[in-house]
Amino acid sequence: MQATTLKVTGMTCNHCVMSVTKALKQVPGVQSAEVSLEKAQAVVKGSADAQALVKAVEDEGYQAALQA
Ligand SMILES: [Cu+2]
Repeated sequence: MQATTLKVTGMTCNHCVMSVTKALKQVPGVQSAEVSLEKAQAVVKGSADAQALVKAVEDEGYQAALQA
């Protein structure tokens, strides 16, 4: 399974983590999303389009960038 790592900035608390997690899980093709406040990143597994993941985070009010 493909894993995509996103750098997510703008999260300040666990509520933010929950919001980002929920947004990512709603993207078609996502099997799991693990969001870390400490690392400011999200690891998403599944077949979702990477740009759709970035957009989902941004629509939620945070900033996201693809990480190699
Ligand atoms: Cu918060």
